[in-house]
Amino acid sequence: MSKIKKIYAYEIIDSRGYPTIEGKLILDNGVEVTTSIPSGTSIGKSEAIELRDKDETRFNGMGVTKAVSYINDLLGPKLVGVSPLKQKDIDLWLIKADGTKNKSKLGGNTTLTISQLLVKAAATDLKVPLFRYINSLYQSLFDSPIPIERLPDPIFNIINGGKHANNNIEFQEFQIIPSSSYSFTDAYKIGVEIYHELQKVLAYRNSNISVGEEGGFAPDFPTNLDAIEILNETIAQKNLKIGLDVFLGLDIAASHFYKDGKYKIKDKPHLLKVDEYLDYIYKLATTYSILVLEDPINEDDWPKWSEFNQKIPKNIYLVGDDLLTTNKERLERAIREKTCTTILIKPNQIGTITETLEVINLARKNNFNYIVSHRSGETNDSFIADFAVAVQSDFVKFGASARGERLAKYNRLWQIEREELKK
Ligand code: 2PG
Ligand code: MG
Repeated sequence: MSKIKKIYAYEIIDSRGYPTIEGKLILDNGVEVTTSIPSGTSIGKSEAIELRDKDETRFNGMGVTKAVSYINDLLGPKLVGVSPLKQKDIDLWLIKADGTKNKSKLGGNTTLTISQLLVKAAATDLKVPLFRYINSLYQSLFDSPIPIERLPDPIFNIINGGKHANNNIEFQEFQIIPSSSYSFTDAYKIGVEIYHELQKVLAYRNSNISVGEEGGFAPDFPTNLDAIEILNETIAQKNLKIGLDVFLGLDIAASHFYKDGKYKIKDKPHLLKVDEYLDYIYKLATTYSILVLEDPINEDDWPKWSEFNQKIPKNIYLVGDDLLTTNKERLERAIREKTCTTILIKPNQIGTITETLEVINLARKNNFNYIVSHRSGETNDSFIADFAVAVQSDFVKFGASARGERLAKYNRLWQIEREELKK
């Protein structure tokens, strides 16, 4: 088996115009792979720390030269001569080299660059599609196979709000989810067509059709409910049935509008106490065919999450993102306290592929659902599309069906369906 000849990294610019890391790994037989790392805007408090230079004279302090030099001068040289198949050993070595609970020394962006490079190098060297290699890596780590039977169902985020746009609505993502009875090809077509229909509906109302960070439209609305209503109207316009052909999803990202025991949303003229706010969310979720409901509650309020999870109908996927941050201990607690039913999976929230797969293994063993997700700051790397297929994610969340960095992932899924997983 080939050995690592060189690993190095440099800065590139992500979809939001901020620097991020791109890395290259070269094997001694000449195989060369590249990967790059995403970055979040609405970040959970327990996520792995992303190392930024904080040098205000460059890129407003957002440079990643320190992380790059850790790869080029500190970690990369030590991996020369090592096999890229040693994923677990190298990831454990990275975790130890960092030595902190949240990768605050080396940075989760630093460790994930190396971790992802190993996966890509091994797959390329073995001449197997990336998703098949990740699937076999999972099996070898946990001695338990995941049969690859289907493409994950796409969740399209077509209206952006909250921290992802400078419009006036508080909820972060308003999503459409074609029924799982569709093939990926058909679901993609529906997603794309509804996106264009929404553009027409907004233009007809003289609303702004500029887009937010994830490619969804970002007009002002009188209330969050109006954004949901407009999705209903758009879907009906396409002669599709809401709750049958297409469902809705919300990433509320509630931590960002929660303060001192109160939630502030445009839908009500006053600050909402927790129970009053949750009654409203419950009503929205049960009235509007919401299939996936992410972070409706502040990330520190574990008791309320558990209470809400008891109450909400079981067919709604209650998702912890800022709450769980792809973190094994937090998922263990969620399982114990029955806090929610689904975890969002973002490799850069934890910082290595082995740890990400461990979280997925814990979820699977406990019948917890999981959804592989992009970040708001993305690159054109489609790694997570393969990753999602490999672990047979229930859904994928890659943003709108627009903008190159989102389409790189959806198009890769489409390619996998076309070339590898024909029904
Ligand atoms: C989220 C993500 C991705 P960010 O909250 O789910 O949509 O956003 O990357 O900004 O954390
Ligand atoms: Mg989220």
